[in-house]
Amino acid sequence: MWCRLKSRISAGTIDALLERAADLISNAQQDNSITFGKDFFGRIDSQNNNLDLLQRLHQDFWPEIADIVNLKLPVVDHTSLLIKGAGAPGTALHQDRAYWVSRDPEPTIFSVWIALEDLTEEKGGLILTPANQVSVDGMSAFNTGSIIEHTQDYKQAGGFPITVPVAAATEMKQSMEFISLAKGEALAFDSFEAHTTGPNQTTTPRLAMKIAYSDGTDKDYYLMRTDQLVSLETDAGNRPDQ
Ligand SMILES: O=C(O)CCC(=O)C(=O)O
Ligand SMILES: [Fe+2]
Repeated sequence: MWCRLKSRISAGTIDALLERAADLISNAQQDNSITFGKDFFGRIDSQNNNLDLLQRLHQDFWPEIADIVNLKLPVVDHTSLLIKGAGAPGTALHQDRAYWVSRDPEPTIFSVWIALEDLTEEKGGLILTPANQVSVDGMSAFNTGSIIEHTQDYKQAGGFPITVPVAAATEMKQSMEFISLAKGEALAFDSFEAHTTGPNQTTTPRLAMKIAYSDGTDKDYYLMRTDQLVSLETDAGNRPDQ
């Protein structure tokens, strides 16, 4: 299941993020795949961890969904920048659950997928099943779906090599549609929601990202607890982009 979030990130936050990610974005320009920026949030050092930005993004969305998803120990499981190079191919159809079976034995991860620019179909925006859309309240039943068969396919990988086999994917895509998102808009989808993206047919990188939340109980590899993120003292006041 998936839903559109009503909250929207301010242009100021997004522009600050794009400025800090400028080198990654410019290196991704010619990349034929997706740049994930796995270290961008929280992983480098205390001066360059961009956690002030993650805090701002999180605070924009979390109040709308916290009580509905009602995780026991809410954590940011991981984050990804999803910068798709100009001309890069689409991402093959998959459920994220296929990647996370050992990471998240009891399925608790869900993703907030954020447009960092206006995402058109030509840009390689997200393609989902309209019939699976719910209201934000409906997300309380998240992660109750079932897994479909996936295979490893490094040929049509586009950075996501575990995919629904081509014949089944072709059939499923008949009832899927491109979902338009404006800069700063986001949607949430659970780990059973099958999704795909088209190629980036434009001359500039596609700018999107995701924050994956989960229940951190009995885990030790997540990025950080949401209560720690909220109470984090960042040096945001000294940043030139504030
Ligand atoms: O960005 C894409 O093309 C696909 C992203 C995706 O599959 C994901 O965020 O789980
Ligand atoms: Fe995915």
